[in-house]
Amino acid sequence: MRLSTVMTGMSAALTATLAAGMALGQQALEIIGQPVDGAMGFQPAATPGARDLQWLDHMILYIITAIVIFVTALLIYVVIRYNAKSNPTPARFTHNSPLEVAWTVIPIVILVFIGAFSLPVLFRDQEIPVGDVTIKATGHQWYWAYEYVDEGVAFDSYMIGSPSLGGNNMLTPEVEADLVAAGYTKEQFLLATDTAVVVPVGKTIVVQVTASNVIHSWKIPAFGVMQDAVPGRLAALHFTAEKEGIYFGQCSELCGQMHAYMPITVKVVSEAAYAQWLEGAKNGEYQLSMTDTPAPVQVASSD
Ligand SMILES: [Cu+2]
Repeated sequence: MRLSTVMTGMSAALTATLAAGMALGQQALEIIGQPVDGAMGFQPAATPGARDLQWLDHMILYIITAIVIFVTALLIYVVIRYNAKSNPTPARFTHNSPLEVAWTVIPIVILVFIGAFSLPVLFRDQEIPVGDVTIKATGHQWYWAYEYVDEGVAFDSYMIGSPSLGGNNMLTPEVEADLVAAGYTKEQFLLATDTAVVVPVGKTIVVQVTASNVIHSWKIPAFGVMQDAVPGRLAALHFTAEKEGIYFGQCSELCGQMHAYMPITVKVVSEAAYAQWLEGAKNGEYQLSMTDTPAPVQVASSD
């Protein structure tokens, strides 16, 4: 890597990330949570919550597939067996009590069965535990700002290639160089941010989610979490990442012109690496806090 070339193409924010990356001991974190070309289905589940959600999705998919096949077969049978030609004298009865009881009770049983599995997952998702690490995520137009509320650490997180870092939301050679300098490739363009959220593996992370201007949404597919960020409200989500690595998400509530350009990067690291990173951040080693000029509050249509 020709550092001089890279350095000139980098903003101060990216320098901060690089420094933060170095604090993580330059360990190569595997990129796990990202979309993959040609893939179908979910990203690999990296939390118990995501695993439960995916299991539930598959289980319900079996049930609804069986129902669709059953109803389709029934329709085809009726069309063939009871059309005017093959059944010239139709039956004239209007009620059939056993049948009516059956088509009421069977759906109830199916719904209760689904509810018995889905409600515990929903409740666990909605009951916010006391976190080992609490992070406040604030959606702005168009970037996320983070505060480690118990640690006095705060920073903004911009997409690499965003106008705030001197880009124009396009994958230029300079942006590619910035991505490489931050440890990514051009495949992570639109996903990688200059400053990642760093969390320890295996710990309960609580993210308080809010917004400064319009509604955004904080989402990490591999963690199975998504929470609308509503101005004036403080919502929360929680996750426990089981595997070290880099995970990506994006703002998932249409929030204006640059909605597509405010991704989320989470690095799950060992406890020791997290402690080291936090120590450096507290000591101001990385220039993490860049909240010097808050974005002006504006409505989504003003641009
Ligand atoms: Cu947004």
